[in-house]
Amino acid sequence: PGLEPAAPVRVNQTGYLPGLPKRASVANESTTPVPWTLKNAAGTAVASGQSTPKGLDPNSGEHVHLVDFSAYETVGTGYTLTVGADTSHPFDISPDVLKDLRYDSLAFFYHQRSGTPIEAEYAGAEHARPAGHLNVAPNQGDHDVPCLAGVDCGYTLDVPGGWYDAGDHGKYVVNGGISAWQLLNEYERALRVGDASALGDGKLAIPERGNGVPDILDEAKWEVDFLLKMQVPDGRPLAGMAHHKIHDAQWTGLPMLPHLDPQVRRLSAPSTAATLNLAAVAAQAARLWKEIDPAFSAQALAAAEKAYQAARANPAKLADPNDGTGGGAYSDGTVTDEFYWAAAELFATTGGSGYRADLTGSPLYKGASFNARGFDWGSTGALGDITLALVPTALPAADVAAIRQAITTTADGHLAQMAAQGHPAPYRTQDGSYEWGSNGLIANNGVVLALAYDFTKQAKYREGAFGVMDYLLGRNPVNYSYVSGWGEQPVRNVHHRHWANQLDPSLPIAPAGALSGGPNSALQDPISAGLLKGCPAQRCFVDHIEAYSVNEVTVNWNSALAWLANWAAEKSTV
Ligand code: 9MR
Repeated sequence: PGLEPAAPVRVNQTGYLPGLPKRASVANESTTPVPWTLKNAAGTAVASGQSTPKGLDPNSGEHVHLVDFSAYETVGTGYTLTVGADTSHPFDISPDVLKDLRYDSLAFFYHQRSGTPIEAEYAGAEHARPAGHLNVAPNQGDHDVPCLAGVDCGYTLDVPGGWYDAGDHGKYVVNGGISAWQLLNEYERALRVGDASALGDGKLAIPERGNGVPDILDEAKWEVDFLLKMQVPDGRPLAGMAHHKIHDAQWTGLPMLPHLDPQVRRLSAPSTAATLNLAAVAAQAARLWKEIDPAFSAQALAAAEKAYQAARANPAKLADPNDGTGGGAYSDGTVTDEFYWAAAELFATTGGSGYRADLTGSPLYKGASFNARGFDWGSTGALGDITLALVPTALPAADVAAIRQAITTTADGHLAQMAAQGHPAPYRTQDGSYEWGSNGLIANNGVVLALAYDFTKQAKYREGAFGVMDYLLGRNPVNYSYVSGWGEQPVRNVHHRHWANQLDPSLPIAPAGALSGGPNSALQDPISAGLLKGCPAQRCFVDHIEAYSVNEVTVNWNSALAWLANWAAEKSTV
């Protein structure tokens, strides 16, 4: 694998839905239209036409043609698209093609749980494994964890549980927090403007199923409980702040199952960003568990308010950008957005006037966070706006309308970009490069398109959001489905210490539903740097387990996929 061109006819390998656009991208040097034929599983031509040449596409470095077979609506499996001499992977046409992706993408979080055995009953025999990081040898565990040398906090903390971030065994507050937030927001959006019935109890294969609480809340609580443990205890310096992260003192190699990790675990210093992240998520949790579990709701709200006050008292404790040994740095030099998000969540939950003043006085108020790049762990203002656009508060109706308008205006920009692209994917950086986790940003921009549809019911936004699924599931220049287990040619070798089949055949590949980080122009690992030098942005990808800067998985990308997949399942018919 390297930079040689992928097979030229690129489709959503899972399939297309009746009543929605059905489009493929084709690499073909011809400057004039090329004939195409859609064949059914028996090989019979059922539709045909001419492609539209779109010229040289900078994202792929190829001459790309568009094929549009939207008019063909017959439900079936095993369709193929032939363009000139080339044929696509087979795909379906059905309103059900994306139905189960919402559950597979949520299952990812159970697999990532720390501090508990992953049981065959829920995860399947090949993905089952013992509990990790419970101070059982060779683990040094997540109980009694001291601070990093130099931080010297003077105490140890018990911080078991939560989700492992990614292919590594770190647990980081800033991106773990946004991931929990996004699962909770997936549920809250369904409650407010969608259909929460598919997200009830008994829908996921997790130990808590059947407890009367929606499984998505149970899964998110696994992380929220961990986040609360990361808060500095009363009576200590910086009480109420949250430690930025906990991870191994040194990087481990691959493969490495969590229970076999022999590294010492260390807490990093408390940071303002982590503290506000905790404040935001705990405030949101307080709202969602208010009736389900009043005691937990009260505990979460108290932690959120304490965190917010601590962050106000310590507004510039930035995480050390050089603290990247044994775990990711996740440093963030700007916390205006985290302050805004936390104030928004606390205001939505409490209606408090102080939170309202902080929120409305922020330069980010009313949607200024939305942009062409999108949002992620370092850029969280949009999360506050999404909450304010969904949850009724005492804010003036005109202000809420302005937030919703910022979402639809941003969505319009995404649609305009997609219309001009060879392989449409909403995401623009200033220099046209793709960055680490581009698929996560693209999925979150799909969330923006989906919300624009929720707020306006204009068909173009629904079509755009499904177009994001097309890109992630195979209509891209590398011809991969970036979601494991989904499509004819899905990623198999994502960077993960357990799903390391490429290195040890006795280990599994990723379970279905894990989203690879995707193309990254900066090629920040030796494998991709060696194989992909000079790649056009959307081709900076290789399905290699050691290519961590292009092919890792992480909770915050999967939360974006899960949100969008749930929305797509709900909007598969309208
Ligand atoms: O997702 C993170 C991305 O935004 C950063 O550019 C990158 C480099 O700092 O780190 C990514 O996060 C990784 C983290 O540092 C360690 N665990 C795996 C994460 C996903 O690759």
